[in-house]
Amino acid sequence: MKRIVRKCFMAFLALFITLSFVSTHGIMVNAVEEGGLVDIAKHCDVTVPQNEGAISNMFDGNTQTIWSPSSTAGWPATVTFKLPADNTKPVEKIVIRFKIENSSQENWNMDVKLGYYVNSVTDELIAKDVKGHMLKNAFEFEFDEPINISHALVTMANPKNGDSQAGFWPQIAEMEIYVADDDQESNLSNLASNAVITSCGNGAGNASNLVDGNYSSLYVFYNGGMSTINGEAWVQADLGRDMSISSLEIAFEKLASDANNFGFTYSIYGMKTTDTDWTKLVASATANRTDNSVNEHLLGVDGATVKYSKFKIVIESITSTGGDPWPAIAEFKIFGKEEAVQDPDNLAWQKTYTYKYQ
Ligand SMILES: [Ca+2]
Ligand SMILES: [Ca+2]
Repeated sequence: MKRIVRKCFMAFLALFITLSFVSTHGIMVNAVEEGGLVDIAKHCDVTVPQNEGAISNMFDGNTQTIWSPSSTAGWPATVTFKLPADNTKPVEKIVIRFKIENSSQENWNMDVKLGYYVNSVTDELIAKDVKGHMLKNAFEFEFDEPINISHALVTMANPKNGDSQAGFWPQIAEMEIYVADDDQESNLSNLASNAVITSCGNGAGNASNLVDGNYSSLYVFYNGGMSTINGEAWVQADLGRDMSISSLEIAFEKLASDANNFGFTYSIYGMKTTDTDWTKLVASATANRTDNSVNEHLLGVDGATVKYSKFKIVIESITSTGGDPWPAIAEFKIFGKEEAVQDPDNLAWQKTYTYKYQ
């Protein structure tokens, strides 16, 4: 409830700020961030059907500058916004604005579909699909529960003036993708820094490197090549109690180019405190040390959380053109909800907090 009240206040504040801004600056919109939210759209990797040069027009705060195809008007048109890989904050709200120039265009409308991926390999999920959206109006969508999305997709089709077919081209004047301003504002935090880390290497490397938030510091968890490991090449992160987890991120070493062409195959397992067996959460995913060094894995459907107390990463294989690779992981993040300890007798949990990595 507190959050809702706060949200209402922030929405009012944002409206006030926006209106003040519009009244003094005419067509400029949202050059200032909305209260409690920050627009990360301009940091996205954008794919358009045509006219790469006009992409920046979608992020300049001006509804009279647009992205639009440069030569032919191909319908339908989809513009894809790949969110920055280092964004860990769930998306709360997306706003798309279009341009009309004068009153003769005020009945211009088109079908607008806002879709998203929860990670790079998922099918498109539909956030909002409107037939005949009026271009003079902003297209807004707010997630009920903010979620970590990897891509937003805007598909435009069927241009019309009122009810009649019209000849205008696909366009986006402004794209805004809002996430919480800071980690305190978000429902989700990286809980991994409080986990106790163990591995098959029996304390070989520096375990804190796995959860220090730094992709450059590696946890080499076994002093030797993969072929010398007897059994699984595993790393375990134990939170000490069941917590509500929405997603996991695993990062391997990142190189500009990899002369040895490492190819990792790994699985991730989870266990609740009452479980006796591991549940496979991620099955034989792949990664490398160049363009695919960081992977995020959603656990619940559509960003929902699931309860787990510990996770186990198993590196199943590392292919390499340069000998017998040593197993290493750069970073493991566990995104979930910070919750008060339910059981005051759970001394193990409090101990792990105090004595981690000693
Ligand atoms: Ca613009
Ligand atoms: Ca690290």
